[in-house]
Amino acid sequence: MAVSSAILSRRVAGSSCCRLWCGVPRPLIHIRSASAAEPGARKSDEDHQWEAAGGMPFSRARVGSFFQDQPVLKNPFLEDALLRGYLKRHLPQESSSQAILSDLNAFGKRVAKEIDILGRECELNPPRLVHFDPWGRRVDHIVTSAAWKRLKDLSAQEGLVAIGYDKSFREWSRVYQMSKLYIFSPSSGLYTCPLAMTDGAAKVIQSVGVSPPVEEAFSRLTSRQPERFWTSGQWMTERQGGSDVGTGTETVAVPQTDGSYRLHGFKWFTSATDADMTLTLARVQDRSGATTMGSRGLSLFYAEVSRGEDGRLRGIEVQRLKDKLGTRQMPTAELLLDGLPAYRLSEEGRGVASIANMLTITRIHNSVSAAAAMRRVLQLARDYATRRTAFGKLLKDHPLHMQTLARMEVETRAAFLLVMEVCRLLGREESGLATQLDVHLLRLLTPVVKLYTGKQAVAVVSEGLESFGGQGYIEDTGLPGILRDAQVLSIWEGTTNVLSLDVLRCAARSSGMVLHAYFEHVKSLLTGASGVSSLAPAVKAVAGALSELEQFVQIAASRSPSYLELAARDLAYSLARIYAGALLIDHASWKEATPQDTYAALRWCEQDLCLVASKQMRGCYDSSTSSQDDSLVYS
Ligand code: UCC
Repeated sequence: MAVSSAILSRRVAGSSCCRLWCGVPRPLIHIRSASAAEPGARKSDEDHQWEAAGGMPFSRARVGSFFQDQPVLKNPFLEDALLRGYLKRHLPQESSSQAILSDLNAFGKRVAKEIDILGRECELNPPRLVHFDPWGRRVDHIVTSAAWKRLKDLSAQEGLVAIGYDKSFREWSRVYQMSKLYIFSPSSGLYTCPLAMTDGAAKVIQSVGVSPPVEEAFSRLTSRQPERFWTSGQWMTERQGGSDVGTGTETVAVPQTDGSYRLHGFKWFTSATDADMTLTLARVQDRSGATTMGSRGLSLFYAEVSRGEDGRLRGIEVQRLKDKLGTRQMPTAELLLDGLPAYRLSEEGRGVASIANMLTITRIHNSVSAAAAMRRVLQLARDYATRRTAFGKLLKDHPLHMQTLARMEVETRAAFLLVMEVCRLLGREESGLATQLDVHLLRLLTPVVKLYTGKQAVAVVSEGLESFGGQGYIEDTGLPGILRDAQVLSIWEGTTNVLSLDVLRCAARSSGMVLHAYFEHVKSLLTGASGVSSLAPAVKAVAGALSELEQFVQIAASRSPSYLELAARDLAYSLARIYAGALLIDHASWKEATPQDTYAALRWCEQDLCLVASKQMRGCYDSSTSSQDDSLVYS
């Protein structure tokens, strides 16, 4: 044994045959492990076989002793300098802020040590649907893993919804809640999805009034007690699709003599279908059975998911579970509503406007998850770069590799600051502190941030996987799942294009006030940083882009709707990039900012911040474009 080790050691020390094997000098990847060669150790059968094979590495008896160290998840709160810096800067200097920071630290530790394993278990044991019991009775049981159930209890205990409604943190409740969700999300086994809808339902109930029949539901949705905690669904998507809700909703609500309703319809895409209740849309039938078509015919309903004495779901049949690209951890089902008992929460015909509160919340959750996915892949990639050697040195010592990670870091910082800005505004609105400007900004930024971070997440996570080489493509590393799950972020809760059009609509409906608020706020952020010379190139870039954007808006106001529609996506991206630039600058102008904060702001502002102006100059939205696009696509 000792002899064989010596032979191997010489072979590596000489390194000539290493060169033969690989073309470049290699680290000690083919050496048998030191522990196996300890003097005096008894030879195993494997050792005998190995010697009989002439001590060749990769003989039948030996596969070599090198194993790549895997990336290690550390406390995501402690690992995130920007998150900690942001909270230090913005939270007031008082004891409740200290309590927030220590809770986030303790939770981060729990995520790394306990919760991440549960999330992984949810991926490995996806939900399944049992239609019938062994005796043939229809039961429609969605069987979920123990880990999924545990995550529900844990979500209640940790207050992942409750914190948002806890008045003791005043305007900072939402920043605190979303910071916690940001730490939780990539390890949550997608439990963030039911939490998003639960939060959205609580918000809707709050907006329509916390009174019977939804008083009890509100207290359960916002409970910290696992045995009381409920989750909610959000059943909006029907067979005709989930974007054009006004046209696609076929579900009818039949009035009952006691003032309640029975719902009949087919919900095509219901996420986290093991929920305890749901909010959904339907058309109220009049006495003749007629309904009003379009959005104006939709009302908002509350329904509990319960079972009758026969064990069957009341008024619901689960047709099947969806077979999805990602988010496989959670059940997504097609539901036939066949007389589901329900209560109307909105005025008749005000369904879309009433559920919009839920959409605001779920879109913010979506953005939190997007920023969190980027941060997680980056956290793992940078850890891996300290363990993985290629071409004779660690990945972290390869400048090109570090440039790639640094670019991901800039994207992630921008996404994080955009997300936190929306959370800050939401907190101000809910605590009654919001100015009219804040309210306008929140309305505009919610779709902008959701659509932009959703796209960024897919790009950054994909790049992140590549930074692990082939291992990033191997299922049981857990890495591909991050990409699969990121892909949904730009789809559900409004696709990129639907949200881009929402931006146009809210600008038009507010007579441009949302854009006015935007311009005012970006200018005030830039003014705050005007004295910091190191940031001057970034300030100049954002100020220039902002003025281009103002010119675009002025010109566009007189253009046709089709011109605006073609510009909608680029406009939304420009709004996101300029705003993120201003936030990065603002953060870097803080007196405790680091040189890295400045560097990130400068790097971000090197890109085309106002692409809608650049493309307008190239005629990209002119009337001939649409027909040329058509012929290009179908040629
Ligand atoms: O359900 C889904 C998956 C659930 C999973 C959730 C997980 C989240 C997890 C995240 C973390 C992991 S996916 C399906 C979701 N569906 C959507 O998001 C719908 C997408 N489509 C839209 O957003 C459309 O823009 C519609 C449906 C809102 C368009 O409908 P309408 O009827 O054409 O809407 P209008 O006419 O524009 O607006 C009707 C009213 C207006 O109010 P009034 O009547 O007072 O003027 C609008 O101002 O609704 C108001 N409104 C809004 N208010 C419309 N959109 C908004 C909004 N975003 N914010 C505030």
